[in-house]
Amino acid sequence: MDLSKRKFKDDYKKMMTEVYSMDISEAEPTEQFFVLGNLVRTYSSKNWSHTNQVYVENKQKQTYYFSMEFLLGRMLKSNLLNLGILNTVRDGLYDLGIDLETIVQMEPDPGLGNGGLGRLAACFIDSMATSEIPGHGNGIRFKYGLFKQKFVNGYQVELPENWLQNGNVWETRKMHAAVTVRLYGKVWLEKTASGVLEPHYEGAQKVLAVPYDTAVIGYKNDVVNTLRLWSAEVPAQDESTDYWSFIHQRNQIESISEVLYPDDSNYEGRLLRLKQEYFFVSAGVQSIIRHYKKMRVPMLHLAEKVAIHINDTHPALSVPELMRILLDEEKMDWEHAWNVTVNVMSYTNHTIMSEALEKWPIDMISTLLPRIYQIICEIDRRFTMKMSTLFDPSIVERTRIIECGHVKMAHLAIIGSHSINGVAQLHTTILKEKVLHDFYLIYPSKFNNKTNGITQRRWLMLANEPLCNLINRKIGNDWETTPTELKMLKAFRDDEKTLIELAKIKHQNKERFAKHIQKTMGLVLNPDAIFDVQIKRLHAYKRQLLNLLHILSLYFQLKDHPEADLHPRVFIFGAKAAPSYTYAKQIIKLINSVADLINQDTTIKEKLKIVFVENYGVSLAEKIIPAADISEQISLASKEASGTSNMKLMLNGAITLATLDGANVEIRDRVGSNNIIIFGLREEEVYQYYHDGSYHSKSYYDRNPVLRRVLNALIDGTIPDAEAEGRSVFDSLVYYGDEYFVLRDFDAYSAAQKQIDQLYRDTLKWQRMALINIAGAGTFSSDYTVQQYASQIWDVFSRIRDI
Ligand code: H2P
Repeated sequence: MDLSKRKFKDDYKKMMTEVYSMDISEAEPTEQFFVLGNLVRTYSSKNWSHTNQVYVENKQKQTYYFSMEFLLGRMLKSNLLNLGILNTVRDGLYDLGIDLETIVQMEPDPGLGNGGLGRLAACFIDSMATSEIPGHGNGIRFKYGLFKQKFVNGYQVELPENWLQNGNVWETRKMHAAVTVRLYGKVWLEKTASGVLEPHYEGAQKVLAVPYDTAVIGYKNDVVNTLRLWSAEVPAQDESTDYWSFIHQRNQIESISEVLYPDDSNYEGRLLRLKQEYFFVSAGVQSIIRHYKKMRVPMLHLAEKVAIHINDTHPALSVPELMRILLDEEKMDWEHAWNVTVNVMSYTNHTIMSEALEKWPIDMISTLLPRIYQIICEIDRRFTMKMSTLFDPSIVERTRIIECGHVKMAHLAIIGSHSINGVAQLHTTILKEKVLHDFYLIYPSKFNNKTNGITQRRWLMLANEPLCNLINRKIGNDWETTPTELKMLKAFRDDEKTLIELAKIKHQNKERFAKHIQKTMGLVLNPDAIFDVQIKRLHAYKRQLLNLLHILSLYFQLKDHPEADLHPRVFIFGAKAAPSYTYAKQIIKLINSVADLINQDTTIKEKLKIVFVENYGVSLAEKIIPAADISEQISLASKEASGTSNMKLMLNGAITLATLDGANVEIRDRVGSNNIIIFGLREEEVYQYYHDGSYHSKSYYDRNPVLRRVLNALIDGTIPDAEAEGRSVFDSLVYYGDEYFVLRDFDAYSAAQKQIDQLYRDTLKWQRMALINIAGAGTFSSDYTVQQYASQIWDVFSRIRDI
């Protein structure tokens, strides 16, 4: 948008008076933030309503991205950037005596996600608006989101994150668009006079789903899409409701949109999750149908105008919910309704970990969602009947939806969708050949790959302005909208001046991060050290433990030889563990205890430091990533579906230290083997071990003295105050099979780390590698990813650019 500095300053002052009736000089940073947020909203509001109007007028096909998580991060700067007014606003505020960076920090960072899955959804909605794809998010407005992580004596403690405490400047409550979601009760079918079966409901609990809409602003293109998040409320009561039953009902209902991932280690927690899943799916589908009806196109043509994307299995109930509406409310017959539903739906699988492939007990689902359960049974019945005539009975048994008293959500999503995609080439191959092989035999043409992506706007233009400026000086700024243009940087691979400039920027970013750590944790970091970063959800398969064991081996090396020629290292961790995942929490405690041991040991001459940041999330990632030298992507090959921190880190010039897993394979293909450090078992070797059962972790402990010493340190009291955790981890690795082959890959990993130690000493060589990584990162822009979804899955118009 066009905005002069003078106009902005006038608008800002006016808004300050309107909102707070005071002068700018009296305002606190929180108020300054709130006023700026309001102003940004007014700047985007015209385009928002215009975009919606155009969509309806043109009867344009719309995509709805259904996701339990949207890990948005702070939105102020991102909105300013996308409106094209970031610098004007920064300068204008400066004139008014306000520092933009200070007020940016006043915005809460909404924790409406857990890790890569939720952040991917956030990148996608940003990229859809930027790519002019009519695509919107649909999820839950969690009052608390994911927990806030604190370390108490090294242990993870979960606290509520009250991100809405001071209101949310970006959202608009749309009471007129509220819908009713029905839970529990009884349903029976009765024949009408015309012979159609009609459902009758009795005693259902009604939940009012109220949408809160947030503008999703495209990058300098006047497009504004919508993120719709639903809140659960009590519907208007009739006069007869007594006070106490109202309070009870209110608590029950409001808990639906309270926390992301309630503890699922007990029945109540699991039931609440199922309620949440149906709640946002039902509200979303109902509101889509309501909107569709405005276009006055017959229901049979729904798939020509609407695409619904099932992000992971959580929204899989959208299949039976759409069926319910088409059958019960629109009076369509089964065949037509099914045809429409399958053409509307598409599904992304994000993991092969079996714990994430959700299953719901039949009694739970049939009690909570009686009509939906009937429909699922009928889908299952028709599927098994049809497939029995075509395939081996064992295949049908393994693929059906209802099995052993459970409803399998992934099966429901696959059977009910026209497209199933994995999130990196290797992952999709594993789905086709192994994990979902039976389905692949049944529906080969439904399977496809869409490698994940990240938005270069948040992860480079906003997070790393100095690097962004350098790139613009070297190659211009076409890459901002055509990210593959970053490849032009390769022309500077032998230009010493550019490489030195790159090194300087990295150093400055490291200094900035070190300052932040000193302020928040009181730890002093040496910016000349190698900053070695592993930031992701804590999970055994991601192998934070491998990293930790190696750190211990370096520590012992230095204890034995304090003068050992090791380049100083700072190991940076950021990770949350699911509250009921005991093993992951033990690993957190162990890392913290090792950090205490190493950080306080003066005999190793500051050569090693460990930083485990508390409450890792988007805002911290934005600080850590630009300062990273090494990107740790060390999952057991075959287990990480894609990874996206690998893409963010390469874009910021970190060198990837990786197994050939997920998108690491494609990163290697992009930058070449000389510009990435690969180690460890390959996927086919892992499967070979599974096949022949020949992995015996204890033999690595017995044979390898370095490893033995490190492992013994877990149980011999070397690590302070972590006996129980050390014992549990030791036993899991040495005696209980080492599920993720940590000991098997230890030597290879240590050798790769040694190689890094050497490589880093040659600054020019290192920076050349960094440059080639930045130059190759454009392909991994989520702009391209969503354009592929749009053309190949959703069949919606998009401005496709060539890769
Ligand atoms: C998951 C996968 C990642 C993938 C991401 C997005 C579930 O994220 O494990 O490999 O990149 O989805 O597709 P995460 O582990 O970060 O929660």
